[in-house]
Amino acid sequence: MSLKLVDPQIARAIDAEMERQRDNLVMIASENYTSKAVIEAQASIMTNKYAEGYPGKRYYGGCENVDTVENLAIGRVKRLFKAEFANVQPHSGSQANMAVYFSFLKPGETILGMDLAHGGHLTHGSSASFSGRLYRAVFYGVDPQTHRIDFDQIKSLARSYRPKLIIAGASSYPRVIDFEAFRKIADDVDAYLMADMAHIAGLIAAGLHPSPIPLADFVTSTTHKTLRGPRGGFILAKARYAKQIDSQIFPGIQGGPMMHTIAAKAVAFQEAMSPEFADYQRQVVTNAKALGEELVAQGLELVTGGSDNHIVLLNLSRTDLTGADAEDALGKAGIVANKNSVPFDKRGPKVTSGIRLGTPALTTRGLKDTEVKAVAQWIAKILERPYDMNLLQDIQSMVHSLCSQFPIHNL
Ligand code: DSN
Repeated sequence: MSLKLVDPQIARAIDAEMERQRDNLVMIASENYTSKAVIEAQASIMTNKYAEGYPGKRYYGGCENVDTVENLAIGRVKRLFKAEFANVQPHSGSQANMAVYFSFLKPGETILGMDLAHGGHLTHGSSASFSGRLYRAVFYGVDPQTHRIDFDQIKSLARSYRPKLIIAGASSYPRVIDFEAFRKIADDVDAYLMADMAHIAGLIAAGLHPSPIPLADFVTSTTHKTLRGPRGGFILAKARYAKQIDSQIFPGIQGGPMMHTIAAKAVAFQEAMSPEFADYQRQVVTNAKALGEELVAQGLELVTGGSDNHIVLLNLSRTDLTGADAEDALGKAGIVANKNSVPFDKRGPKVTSGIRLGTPALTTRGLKDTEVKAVAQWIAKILERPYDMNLLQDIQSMVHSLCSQFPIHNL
């Protein structure tokens, strides 16, 4: 029986979500629209299978087909990123990071990660996450003037605190991350280097951002951001770390792998090897530059003044408008983004002085720089008059009409 008949409430919520994704401009930097093929694999009967263990070494019978799937996913992601080893079972980026920490650190040992308020991630040592509760977390940040990662500070913190692990990676940093500089510092203090490339994995796959794979001991990622796969995570590493990481993912922290998701990851890795995917990533970057330039032309301030990747971070700290109110006003006009702390933010994380914008989902829809510039002008108008309901409604109709010109393939 169809979902509509079995469970009309859930079917209605899915339909409403479909409409929301179709009729709004998704500018959340960590979201994207997967292909039909990815959704087909994700929604497949692979979800019925238990497969604890790894290909050829399972704790259940009947694993011949899921072994094929997992071997394909591993082989493809290793080829895509030129990695020696891959584990594709992490259910999320958070669990990928947890598996690396649990494999190589003892509770109480020191990690050095980017401050969440400067663009880092909860799992890089925040006290709100397991990473800050189990380890002694020390944080680096950005330079107060340029808002770019401050490598002198990282070097000096590394020498003072002698971390066992240094984490390179961010969730709201609009510039290139210099993994070579991180490697030098890690070598200087004899620390492991982990790169969390979740946000920029698609750009790295397409050769548009320097790769951490030859430099870092471990590289963690999600599959659903710029990489445009299903929601999930994976770990890449030097071959010498394979055994520890595998046994930490299972049985260390996870049970049976989600084979439907691994099938969808395999599809996404294959798609990411195509020339069309590289063209898409180039457009993501072009669109972010166009977005940033037009926002600046409209008188808005950006963290670091611009963007090298898929993120544009609006700095509202010199205005009366908070990130929370800006997010709300943009949402009313059909532009979905998230409030975000900016470096040295005086407002708390529930209010913030920033808005994080991203171009991955808009670019999947087919928007090019011309349309993105129009969107930037709408954003500027909304932020100038965030409580003018007539303006918000006018812009919302223009957003709807733009969305209908750039339909999503499967919505
Ligand atoms: N929640 C993700 C993001 O939006 O960047 C990070 O995990």
